[in-house]
Amino acid sequence: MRIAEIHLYRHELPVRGGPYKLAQAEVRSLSTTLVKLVAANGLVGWGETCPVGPTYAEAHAAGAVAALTEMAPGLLGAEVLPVPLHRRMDGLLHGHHYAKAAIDIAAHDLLGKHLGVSVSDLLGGALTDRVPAYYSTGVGSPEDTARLAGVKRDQGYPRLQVKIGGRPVEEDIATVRKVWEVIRGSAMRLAVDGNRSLTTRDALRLSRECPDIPFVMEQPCNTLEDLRKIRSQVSHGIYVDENGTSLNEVVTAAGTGLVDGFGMKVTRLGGLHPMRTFRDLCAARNLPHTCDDSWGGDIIAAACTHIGATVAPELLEGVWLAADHIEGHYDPENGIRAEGGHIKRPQGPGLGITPDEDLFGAPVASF
Ligand code: 0XW
Ligand code: MG
Repeated sequence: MRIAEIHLYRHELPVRGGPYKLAQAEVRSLSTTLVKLVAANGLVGWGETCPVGPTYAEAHAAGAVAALTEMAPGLLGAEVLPVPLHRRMDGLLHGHHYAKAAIDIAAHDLLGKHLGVSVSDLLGGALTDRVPAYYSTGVGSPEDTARLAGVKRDQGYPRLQVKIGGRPVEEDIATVRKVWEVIRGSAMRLAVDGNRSLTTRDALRLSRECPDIPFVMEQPCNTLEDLRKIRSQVSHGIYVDENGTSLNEVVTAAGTGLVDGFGMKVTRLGGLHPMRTFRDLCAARNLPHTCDDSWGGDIIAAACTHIGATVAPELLEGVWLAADHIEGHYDPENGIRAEGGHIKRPQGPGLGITPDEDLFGAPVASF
């Protein structure tokens, strides 16, 4: 099955209930990029990539469209199979994983529909139909964050990620302590995410002033070198997120004992094909990880849920959905949502969702 047409769309996803605050950014609306692949046999597959603003990662919305536009003419006629497709994309453009991921996801959707199997089957097979989600607070005051933690605990989320950074570390420490007062004694696991913003000095303080709280520190500092510096001085587990920019970084971080787990984004690695390798590398090293993305609608959410369903349950930290922060769904019937802190694995061939194309308007480019 070969690619006959490629259509690119842009779509705005406003943040529900005000800005989502990260250490280095406050986002109000995210521009997502959608890819529709049409095969020569008429089947259609959908992909998506949505950076959470231009400062979270080395990715931005206009960059996704530009990279896809650069590659698209060279992808017409390509075989819809992950290995030759990635080789072809790498021969057309170096890097830009987050753009390639949209093609990769669309190809998995298309291939699943062609073979009559779900994307989780393509990825090796689901181990569950009920995938655990986790909730991520924005950076907030100790009181507001603790209140939200209580709500999410009561809704059944097995894990909470508290965002910190971009302010005095004393406030971060107070927030973590207040959240712990609320969730202590529940089964809810806790991650504290600095999104690269802490100095090693402040990361050490956070760990030393909370020795009694069993959180993992997710990407507290900016670089792998910073993490290496604090590694032997903290008693908390360290997870890499933003620094896991490719399988190469993952192998280095996991292979040198630098990390206890990962917050992993499907698009940052280049899509579901590399994500599958990542899953297996983590399994080989017994390292837990998330399966999520920086932002996006039902297409990204379905991709994350399918790969999440194939991860050994004891190693899956959870799947994060932007759906908690955005209005509506691309697929009004089978849109991906968390209920009781868990996500139902979409059924049916491919991604198992059918976006309402009218939402996206006219393509910004067609090939
Ligand atoms: C919580 N997330 C998955 C969503 C935000 O975009 C940031 C991200 C993270 O863990 O860094
Ligand atoms: Mg993170």
